[in-house]
Order: sequence, then structure tokens, then C-alpha cells
Amino acid sequence: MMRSIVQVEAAGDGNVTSEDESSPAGKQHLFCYWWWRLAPEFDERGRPDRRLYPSTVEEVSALTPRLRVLKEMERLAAVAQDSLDELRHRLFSYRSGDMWVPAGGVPKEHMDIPPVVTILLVGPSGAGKSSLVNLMYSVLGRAGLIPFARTSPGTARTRVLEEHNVLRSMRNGFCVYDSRGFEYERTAEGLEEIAGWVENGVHHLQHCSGGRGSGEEGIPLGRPRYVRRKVNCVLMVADMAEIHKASKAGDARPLDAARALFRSPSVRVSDAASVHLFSSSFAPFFVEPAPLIPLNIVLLLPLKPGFICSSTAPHAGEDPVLVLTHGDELSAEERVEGRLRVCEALGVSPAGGAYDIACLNEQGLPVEELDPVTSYSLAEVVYKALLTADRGYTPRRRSKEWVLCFLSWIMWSLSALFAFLSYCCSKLAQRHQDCKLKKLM
Ligand SMILES: Nc1nc2c(ncn2[C@@H]2O[C@H](COP(=O)(O)OP(=O)(O)OP(=O)(O)O)[C@@H](O)[C@H]2O)c(=O)[nH]1
Ligand SMILES: [Mg+2]
Repeated sequence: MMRSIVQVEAAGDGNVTSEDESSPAGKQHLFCYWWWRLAPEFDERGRPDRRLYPSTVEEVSALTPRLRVLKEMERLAAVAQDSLDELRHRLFSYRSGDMWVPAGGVPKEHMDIPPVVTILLVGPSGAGKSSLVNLMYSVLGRAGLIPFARTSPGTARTRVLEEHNVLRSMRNGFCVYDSRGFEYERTAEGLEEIAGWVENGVHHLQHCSGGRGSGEEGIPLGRPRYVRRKVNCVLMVADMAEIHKASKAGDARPLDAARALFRSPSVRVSDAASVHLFSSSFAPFFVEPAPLIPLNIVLLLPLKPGFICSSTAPHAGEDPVLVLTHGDELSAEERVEGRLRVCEALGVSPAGGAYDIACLNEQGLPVEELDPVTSYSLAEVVYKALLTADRGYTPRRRSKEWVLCFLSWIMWSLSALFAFLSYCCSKLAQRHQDCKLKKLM
């Protein structure tokens, strides 16, 4: 296993200078790991090439995706030390809907904001979802190295959906759901299961099969039912080392599975939820009569009550937040290359569209505050997930709208019934006319 770690002295802005070596701030950063500074764009003391700090528009536009990734890592290094506590504080004081921005003239009290925002972790088996949950406990909940979620390949796989309060706080505004990953041979079934979670919501200890068929085995008899939560944001975890190595060896399955999951409409929460709301609103009315009515009659009917569109019309859902794990198993070059490969395949920006978070350090132990860049990236991931969740709320239906909706359904059913009766009558009349004509002839 090749680990890519470089120890340099750095100031808060991420640059190494001769004064830094003697300053207390510089000493404080003595054991930080700046793996990307092994790249040729940095000198032997970790000082960046001036191409990373463009000063003209031409230089900015000449930044290659690779340079953008290195620049992004420098940004994280620059803010990690000073901003981690602030970000952690924001997450502690976060309440659902805090980052919601008014739009469309709907006041906040009319938005469908859940009491607790739910972030669902998805990805192939062994990608590192449970390890990421443990890292969240360690960094955000200051739980040290206590493993809250079971991690290990083979036997200790996640078996049920687990709700985690990673802040370990009684007033938390969000929770994280760990799920069971799917095998590459069962990607389609795995995606179907994930779509079900996003559509129908999730609850603690819900059975998950990793695409092997489902059931409600997660709730032992005699226990109270846990609260079902609507998924507000999907966080996709992918094993970058596995994808990179497999792609180099000509095996496209891990990359294809990651692409299929990331591009799947079911992980775009707003889309999935609104489509589900729409279909569930109409389900009882389409069960029996719809297949009986000929198409020409259906076309004459009002397609759907107009006002329903305003509250449930699907809109462009947000991409899942992407976390790439196992980067520590690659050399610095491979790590940048792997990230570029994954981001290109998924169609996201290699700089801002993905986070490279290794859950283990070079000793094979879970990373914690020792590595500020990883810790800060993790906090930023959670913050971004909450931001995504807060952007996805739809207006709540008011009682007046429910009544209107109900009346509209009744009108729709009546018009369907009368259209059907008129169709039958016209058929009978036609037949009667034909008989009369035959008799006359
Ligand atoms: N080197 C390295 N190992 C990791 C990293 N993340 C997770 N692992 C290891 O990968 C293995 C699988 O990790 P898990 O967290 O159990 O994976 P999972 O996605 O929860 O897997 P399922 O529960 O089966 O879906 C464990 O042995 C972890 O210690 C990482 O960033 N770097
Ligand atoms: Mg797991």
C-alpha cells in the first residue's frame, strides 16, 4: 500500500516561508500532512509554483483541471486551521432551514421544513460510508476514536439503515443515515433500493439488502417504530483508489457503478420527492378506471388539476455531494489523477465538485483532528449537504389547497365518468343506427 504524506511547516495561509519555521504558528503545523505538495508544481520545501496563484485573467483561464485541484487543496489548507472551529460551531448551532433562502414569494412558515434534516450516505459496499460516519463522530462530535458504526470488509458490513447523531448533541438539527452498499454485480438492484429510500423515506434500523431483495426485518417485534424521515440530501461515497486501479487495469465496473449512481434521478432529492408526491397524490384515482377509458377519451379530460403543479412540479434536483475515500492508498500523482478521472466521468468540477477525504491516516488509524485539512473538508462536506438540503424544500400544502385538491379530484372523476358514459351511449346509438339502416335495406 503506497501512502502519500509529506510533513512541512506551513503558516495559516498554507504557504511555507522562512519566518514560519520559527513562528509558533509554523510549529503548530509541524505534523500536518500536505500530500499534494509532493507534486512537481511544488518545490522541495512545499512552496507552490506561481502558476497556482494566477494574477491575470489569461493566467486564470489557463488553469488546467489538475492545477485547479491543487489550488483547491491549497484553499482547504489555508482555511483549515482557522476556520474549522467556526464551521464546527455553525454545525452545532444549525437548525433545519437555517440556510433556506426565500424564493417565489413563499414565507418560511409555509415551507415544508422537517424538524431534523436527513443526510443519507450511499455508495458501493466497502466504499467507506461507515468509516466516514466514524470520522464525523471523531471530528464533529469530538468522540475520539470510538467506532460508532461497524466498519470492515466481509462480515462486519452494515446490515440496516442506521441513524447517527454525529454531533452527539441533544439539540442537533441534522442526522446522518449510514446504509448498506451494493456489490458491483448488483448495481441496478442497489439503485432501485436507494430510489425507494429517497422516495419513501428512511427509519432507524430499517432493513437494507444491498440490492438482494428487501423486507422489514430491521425492526424487531415489540420495539417502538422509529420515526420515518424524508431524505433531504444524498451524500455519495466512492472508493477512489479502487476506481483508479480498476480503470487502469481495464475494469470499468467501479467507475460505471459510480456514474450510474451519481447520474441516477433517484438521488436528486427534489426530483424524486416531487415525482413521488405527484404520483402518490393521483395513485388512488389511477388504480382502476384509467386503463378502462380509451385514449381518445382520456385526451378530452383535464390532464391534472392546475394548482397541483405549483406545489409539486418537479424541478432540477441537486447533484449528490461527492466524497472520494481511500486516497491515502494512492501516490500523490495517482490521487490527483484518480480524482480527475472520477470527476470527468461524473461530469462534476474536479475542484469544487468532490471532496477527497481519507478516513484512515498513514498508521491505518482513523483520521481525526491531527489532520486539519481532512477534518475541515469533512466539516465542509456536512455543511454543503445541509446547504443542499435547505435549498430543496417545497411549499407546504395548506388546508385550503387540500380542499381544492380534493374538489378537483372529484370534478376530474365526474368528468371521467361522464366522458365514459357519453362514449358508451354514442357507441350504442351508433349500433342502433346501423341496425335501423340494415332493416331498411
Ligand atoms: N486506507 C483506507 N481505508 C479505508 C478508508 N475508508 C474506509 N476504509 C476501510 O475500508 C473498509 C470498508 O470500510 P466501511 O466503512 O466498512 O465501508 P462501507 O461503505 O460502510 O461498506 P458497507 O457497510 O459494506 O456498505 C474498512 O476496512 C475501512 O477501514 C480510507 O479512506 N482509507
Ligand atoms: Mg458500512
